[in-house]
Amino acid sequence: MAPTLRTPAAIAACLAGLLAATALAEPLPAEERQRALVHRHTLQTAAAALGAPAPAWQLPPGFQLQVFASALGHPRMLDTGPDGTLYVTRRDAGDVLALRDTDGDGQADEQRTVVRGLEGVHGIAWRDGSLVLASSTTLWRVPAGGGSRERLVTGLPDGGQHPNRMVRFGPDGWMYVSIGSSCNDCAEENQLERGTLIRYAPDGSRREVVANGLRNTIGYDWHPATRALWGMDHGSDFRGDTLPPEELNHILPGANYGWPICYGARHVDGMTQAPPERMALRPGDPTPIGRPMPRSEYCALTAPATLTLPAHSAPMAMRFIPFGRGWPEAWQGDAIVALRGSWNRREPVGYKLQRIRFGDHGGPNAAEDFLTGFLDKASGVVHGRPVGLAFGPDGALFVSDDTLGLIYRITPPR
Ligand SMILES: [Ca+2]
Ligand SMILES: [Ca+2]
Repeated sequence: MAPTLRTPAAIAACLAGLLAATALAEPLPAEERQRALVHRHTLQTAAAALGAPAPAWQLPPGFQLQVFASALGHPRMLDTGPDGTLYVTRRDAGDVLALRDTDGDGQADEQRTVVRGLEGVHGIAWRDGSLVLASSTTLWRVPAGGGSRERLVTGLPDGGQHPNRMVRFGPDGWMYVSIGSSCNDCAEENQLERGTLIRYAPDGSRREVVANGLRNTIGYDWHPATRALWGMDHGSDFRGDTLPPEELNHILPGANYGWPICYGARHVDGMTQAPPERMALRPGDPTPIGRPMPRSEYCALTAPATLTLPAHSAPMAMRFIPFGRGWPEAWQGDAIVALRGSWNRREPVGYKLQRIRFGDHGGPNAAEDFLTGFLDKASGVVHGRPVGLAFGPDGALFVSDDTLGLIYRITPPR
């Protein structure tokens, strides 16, 4: 069953919308009811414009969801400044928006365009009053308040199957840039940079290849306590509905995470066309192995995934829940991942946010649903697709939906 975004009449489903999301057992107080009506109206308006029903959200008890901003087209990646301004990249429009909630009602009431005419802009990171932006081949820096932009890094590998670059600042102050593969499954010509995570000094002056064997790691973040780097990698397509899984990797400098030859716990991909002799084993050394090697031997030299999610879930942004910003103690240090959802699987998967529980050992224990409702499994109707994530200074979690053109704001129980 392929998911579809189709014309519905489901008014009842619309009206179920936000009240379901709040999961409140008590009737809402008058003020809350009014707010919920406003939000339902926004959702219905946005959904109706696309001929779709409004989502019927489900969140754990006590969590609340609002529409922070609507009619945004295709918002993608997010970051916040310390004053709470939310910055949004719109790859298809080639611009970056700044959204502010000046009266504290949880909905944006100011919008300005920070950058225009930046083709393919995708990754975004706020740093010291500036935004670093990643388009396919270039890292840019622009004042967050607006102004002329400068090139920090040029000459990243362009195009191919995965042109959406990501940029994040690590706790070491370096810019970490993920460069997806050019293909679904191949031995890349550019073994130095393709399928890697690369880092640069803050001024773009240096380059180090951190890890390779990563097909497309869009979501990555550092655990707030251990400062360890974790990332979600997309497995190859066209291997059926269940293989290979999406991966959560503990990304360590110098490690190879296996793509395209291995997946998960060092399993050989039985359908890969890539010969080990044409692969470079270690990040930063582009020299191919150059001699025949059984694929099982190659995989034994790579790093296994720590946790896997169902094939084709399509993990996008991943963020750790920060300490000290109002989330329940048991949630702090866990991760939230946006699963945009499958496109080449009979039974669709993903279309939700999941919480990845991290244990005292500093690693993940399990993934469980956090926000659902983007997909009606019974009908196959898609109500939206989550992509970007960012936490505000007050602990609110912003989520972009590049299908309904919305940004949601989720707040924990107070
Ligand atoms: Ca407002
Ligand atoms: Ca892997």
